[in-house]
Amino acid sequence: MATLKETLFKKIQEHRPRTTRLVKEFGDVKIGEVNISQAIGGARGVKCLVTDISYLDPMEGIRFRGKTIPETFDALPKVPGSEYPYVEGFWYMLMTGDVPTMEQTQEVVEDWKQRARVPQYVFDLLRALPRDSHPMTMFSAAIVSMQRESIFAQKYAEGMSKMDYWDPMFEDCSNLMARLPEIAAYIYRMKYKGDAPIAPDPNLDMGGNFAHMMGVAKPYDDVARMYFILHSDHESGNVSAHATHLVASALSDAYYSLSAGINGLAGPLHGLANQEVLGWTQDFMAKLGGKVPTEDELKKALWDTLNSGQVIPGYGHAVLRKTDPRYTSQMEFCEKHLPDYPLFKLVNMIYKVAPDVLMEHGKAKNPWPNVDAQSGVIQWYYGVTEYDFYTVLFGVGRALGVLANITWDRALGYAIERPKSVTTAMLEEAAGIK
Ligand code: CMX
Repeated sequence: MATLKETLFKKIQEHRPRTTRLVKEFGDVKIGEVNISQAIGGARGVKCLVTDISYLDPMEGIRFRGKTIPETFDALPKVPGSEYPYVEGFWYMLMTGDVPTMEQTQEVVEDWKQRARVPQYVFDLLRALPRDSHPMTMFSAAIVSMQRESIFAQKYAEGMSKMDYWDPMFEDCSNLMARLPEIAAYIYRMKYKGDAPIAPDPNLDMGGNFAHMMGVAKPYDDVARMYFILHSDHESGNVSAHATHLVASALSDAYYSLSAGINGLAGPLHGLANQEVLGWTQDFMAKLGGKVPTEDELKKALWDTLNSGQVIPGYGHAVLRKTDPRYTSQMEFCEKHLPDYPLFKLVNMIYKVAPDVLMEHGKAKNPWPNVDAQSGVIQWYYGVTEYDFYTVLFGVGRALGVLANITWDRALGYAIERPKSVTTAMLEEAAGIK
């Protein structure tokens, strides 16, 4: 049986002529235009990135390697006794585009176990940081601190052919994926659970081991598997994916690149929104003295937030124009496992009320919930109530997508990113007002 790395190399060799041909023979073909509002407005909708790992349709939502979320969960080999698939098998699928067999999945499970040792200095570094540092600061610092382990940086310094870049990049990305769960769980246990880290269990798969190191009982292993897969990738233009890709385009290694992506994920308009959703919902419940709100009370609270110039966290999206299927997938999990949980009921009530409020408010192009509106509830239910930590969970998942992407970036020789800027006066001239 071919290993993941051997299969990946075969796929890379098959793919390279497609990219080369497009650039050489069809490089002048236009795929879009850029107008002034896009230049000022965060390049929204400008098509200038390429990825085959995932594609986000505004109406349908995400597809990983062509598969919807339910198709992905159905297709991949499941951990015995669990409802959700191996994260390792999902990594295989993101990397190669193929659904792995159980045997191919197990090869990755074993490979990650060999790579999983977190250097002691990472724990020393985490312990040296002020304990009240945000867990995302800790996570990002831990990742960049391991840059000295980079095989890519070492091989580059020795002098390596461009055609070989993907190989050490794959090595670095695999090493990172194997180590991130322990780093994340260590931060959690050190910061919130009486500084009592739990050693990894080498007999478990990634999701199972993560739940074990978090100290949370079943079915939290399935929560972890579901969460990491759902949060893995959302094509290339979102802040964490784009930041990772941008930094890697300078041939910075995976440690520098992922740390940059994680820093972007830490922003409240991006990954931090899941912690903000829980904060908003809990504050609202506290104000009501814990009683279940009426729809009118909820409506008023949403308007109060909007009228004070703040956003409704967990709602809206730059690309999506309907309910995020990642939200729906988590909602289905809740309906099965925690249907009567008051916080879940409140989140459902927000889903009923908020879109109309946002539509009446008239600003958000998408009044529907995104992934972050639902994910915190599940964590809270299983006892992970420290919502500062939620974006770290998002980060472990997001690493799967962005690291698969930068491996392919190097395989296909994508160029250093360097879009062009203009001045305000140039825009005024283009608009004919100067
Ligand atoms: N509540 C209130 N106003 C909102 C809103 C929301 N949930 N979503 C968008 N708007 C506002 C915008 O702030 C913007 O206002 P201004 O014109 O005053 O600047 C206007 O509606 C138009 O914005 P848009 O084109 O619909 O949305 P953007 O592409 O600019 O931004 C996003 C997308 C996600 C940043 C935005 O919807 C938002 O801030 N949502 C709340 C935060 C959130 O849930 N983020 C998580 C997204 C998923 C993720 O990355 O994890």
